[in-house]
Amino acid sequence: MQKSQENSQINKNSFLSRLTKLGWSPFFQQQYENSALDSAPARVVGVHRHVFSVMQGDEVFHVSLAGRLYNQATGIYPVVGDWVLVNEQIITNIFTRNNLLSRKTAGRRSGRKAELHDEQGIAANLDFAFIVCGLDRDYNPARIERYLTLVYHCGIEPVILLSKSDLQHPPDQFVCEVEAIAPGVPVYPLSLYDTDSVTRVATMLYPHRTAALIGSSGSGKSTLINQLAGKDIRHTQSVGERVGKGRHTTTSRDLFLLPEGGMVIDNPGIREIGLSRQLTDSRNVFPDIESLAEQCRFSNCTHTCEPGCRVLEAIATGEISSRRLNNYTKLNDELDYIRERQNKSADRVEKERWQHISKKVKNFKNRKNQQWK
Ligand SMILES: Nc1nc2c(ncn2[C@@H]2O[C@H](COP(=O)(O)OP(=O)(O)OP(=O)(O)O)[C@@H](O)[C@H]2O)c(=O)[nH]1
Ligand SMILES: [Mg+2]
Ligand SMILES: [Zn+2]
Repeated sequence: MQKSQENSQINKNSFLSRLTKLGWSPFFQQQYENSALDSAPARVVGVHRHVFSVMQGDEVFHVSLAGRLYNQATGIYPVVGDWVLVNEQIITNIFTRNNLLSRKTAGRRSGRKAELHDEQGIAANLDFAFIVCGLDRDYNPARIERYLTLVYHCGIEPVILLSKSDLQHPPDQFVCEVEAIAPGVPVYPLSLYDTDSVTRVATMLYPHRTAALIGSSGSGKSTLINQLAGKDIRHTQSVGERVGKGRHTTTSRDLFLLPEGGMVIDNPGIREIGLSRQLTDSRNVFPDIESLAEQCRFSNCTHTCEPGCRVLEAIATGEISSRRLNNYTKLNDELDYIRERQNKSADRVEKERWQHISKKVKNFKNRKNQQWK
């Protein structure tokens, strides 16, 4: 090999190894080879309004987004975890994503504009989503089921971390309960005081996998980041200290490179798990009920009172719990509502919903009045 060829090979190898450390894969390499090579790939590690922090190797740069990308009606905007091309401090391209963890934003349910913009990207190109749920007041299996639905829908592998496991001796009963609602999903207890439990998480990320932490405020996401990093890089706060209006300690999304390898994205606590509009089924979260339902006598069985209902039979024999069926029904009601909204205008559905509620209230009042007569 000639000297110059040798040098360029060495450069290429060191360039690739720097990117691989950040999760670069053949999927992105292929896109890169088809692109303008005067720009360099980088991974988005922070988004602060219109300034993006990107990482290339060990260095972090602050860059802005090309105006042309702002104007794209596609709604594609870089999120933490994205791979982008940077040229002279400007993001010129966003690589096609492997996956995107996203949710419906809270509070805006009607209006045409909201329809276009109510999908919020949380993080991109993930190997795992760690659902963090504290074994304190935070513990809520129904909420875990909702997180699971969100994560599965985005095509991402979930892992459930039951944090603050030191508050329950032993936490086994909780682990079993969550395993029962999340068949096939790894469920691990986690505690700040149990180094092995933290090491297990670090091992999952080794050597260059990426995970995003999601869970309610105060569940211990930032505490885990500090444990993994081996130093306090994230501010944490006890639930009792959260006074005033800012209930969330973490307010930004950031990606951290771990000392042993692997990356983890800290997120602010999610107050409302908005399920996405494209979401269509609950098969991944309730495979047991779904497969029983296929054996019901009627294909449109609601599993409430029908004869030949295999699901009710399973409840009678204790094969599944009625609580689980209850959560399944609730989730499906919500998915029906989402699907309905897709077909009708959001305003009309909302109006009908309120008509339905006011009718219920009226009936209730009438009944109350009759009782007093
Ligand atoms: N006992 C116990 N407390 C913990 C553990 N992990 C976290 N905590 C406490 O839980 C509180 C909240 O932790 P954070 O890490 O700030 O929670 P967070 O999920 O980042 O919260 P937001 O940033 O608001 O979303 C802190 O007081 C932590 O000390 C644990 O393993 N055991
Ligand atoms: Mg936090
Ligand atoms: Zn049935």
